[in-house]
Amino acid sequence: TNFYERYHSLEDIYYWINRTTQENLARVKTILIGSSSEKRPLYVLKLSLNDRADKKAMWIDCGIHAREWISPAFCLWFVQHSLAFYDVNQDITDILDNMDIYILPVLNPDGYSYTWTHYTNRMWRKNRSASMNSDCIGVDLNRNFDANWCTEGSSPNPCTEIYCGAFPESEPETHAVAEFLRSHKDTIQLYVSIHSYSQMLLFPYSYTVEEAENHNELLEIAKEATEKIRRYYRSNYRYGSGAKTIYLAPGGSDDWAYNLGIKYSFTFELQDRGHYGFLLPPSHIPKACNEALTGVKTIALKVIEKT
Ligand code: 0X9
Ligand code: ZN
Repeated sequence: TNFYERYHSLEDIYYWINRTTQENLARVKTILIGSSSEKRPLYVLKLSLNDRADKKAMWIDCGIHAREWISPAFCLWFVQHSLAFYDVNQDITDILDNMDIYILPVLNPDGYSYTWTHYTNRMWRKNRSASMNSDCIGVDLNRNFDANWCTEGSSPNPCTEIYCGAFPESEPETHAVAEFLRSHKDTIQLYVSIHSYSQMLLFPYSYTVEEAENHNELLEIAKEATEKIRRYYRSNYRYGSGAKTIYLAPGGSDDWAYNLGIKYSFTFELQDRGHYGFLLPPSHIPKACNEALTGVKTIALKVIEKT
């Protein structure tokens, strides 16, 4: 099987980042945006395939949650597709002609690496940082952003899976992402975060049941993206605001990016719907990634059309 149809260790992913950059010097740049609590580097790939002056940008992150292995696999898949099919596939060409793409393949490298060390650690979700007043390890990075931080749907207890951390952006991983987005908010129009599982396409808000200001527009875009996935791949994705579609969950990256001013902000939950759950077999990678790719492309084209 080819490289993109397998899961990869963090070391392999770092090697892939380096090789992809070296082999595409004119089109791919690696940006070091910070490091994890265990001091692993956080690399963002910038895809810029066309040097038009007025280009906007989109952001995609993968691997916030350690055990969701299909998520980093998607980021690699997306980069490969962009580089291989620019000037071949109409949709990816239109997107890259209008936008630069920032991709963070593994937002939580410490957690991801930990899930690769022993089968007993495979279900780890959080990062690996120590707490001041507890022996329990790890912060849920998708509860650590400054968006109604640590209210209902997250926990101040370090021993839970949804621990919000000591304060907003207490974790170097979330702080690095937030700093990068803050400094690029004038160009980034679209924020996408990739998780698994349960096949959903979510948008703000997740921290409140109130509707976002452009709720109807987000709903329309999500409807179109999930319809396309259904038509092409016969997979059903539910869609809607996070709080109404899954649960209240404050401190998430999507809500935070939205409030920063990135009015198109989405979280994908990839395959499956619970049969394998986080342990999605590698043979399912192509379909899972192609579905998400169709969804992301549909969203990006809509955003280009609107802005
Ligand atoms: O709970 C989460 O962080 C995400 N689901 S997961 O099963 N992958 O953990 C959903 C995130 C939705 N967005 C926000 N809660 N902001
Ligand atoms: Zn997740």
